[in-house]
Amino acid sequence: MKFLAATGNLHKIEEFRNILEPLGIEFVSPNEIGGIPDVEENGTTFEENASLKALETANFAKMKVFADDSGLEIEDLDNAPGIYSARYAEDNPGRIKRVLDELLEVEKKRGKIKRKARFVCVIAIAEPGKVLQVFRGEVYGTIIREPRGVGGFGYDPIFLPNGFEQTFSELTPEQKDSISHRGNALQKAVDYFIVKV
Ligand code: ITT
Repeated sequence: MKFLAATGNLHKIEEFRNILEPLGIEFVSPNEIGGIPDVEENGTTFEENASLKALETANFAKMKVFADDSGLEIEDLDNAPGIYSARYAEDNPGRIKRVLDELLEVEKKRGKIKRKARFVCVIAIAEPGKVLQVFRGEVYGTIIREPRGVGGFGYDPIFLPNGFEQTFSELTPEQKDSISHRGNALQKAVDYFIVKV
């Protein structure tokens, strides 16, 4: 069973592979087929954007595709950065700085805040002409004050999952996969693969 991973984010492909390759599901990366077009993410939800990425890429590549739209929602920031997580600043340190600065601003105005957050991941599977399925995964935690750890990617160094003392960057990849939003969405996909594909 083979899917094209419709993402320019190599960390996502690695997490797909870690979880689904043991089940015999293979992922082709965009550069193995000479690249894929950049899909404009103009939806208003993770579901819409994941479906857009999956369908447009399946139409282009004429094969089954796996796409992921994901992000971080922070309660004290009215759920920002949300679907704009990748676009919140130019690079990862910049994105983290913006989030931490905005939380400080809110704290100055309101006093003590809870810093509650969740990561969301929506996986869409498509074939040419049709979105076949979407799966949503979530994980809850808090945003700490200073980045910690070197593993993972994106906002991992500032996300402390509930029930853990380590940030996503300090956990091993296996630990992160076992509780993460992406791991959770991929687990939901597993039954679908086993039964239908
Ligand atoms: P593609 O659209 O090419 O898949 P992308 O990185 O632009 O790659 P998204 O539009 O879905 O992907 O944006 C997701 C952003 O949310 C990502 O760049 C990170 O900043 C953040 N994010 C998502 N999952 C994350 C995770 O597991 N750990 C840390 N940050 C994550």
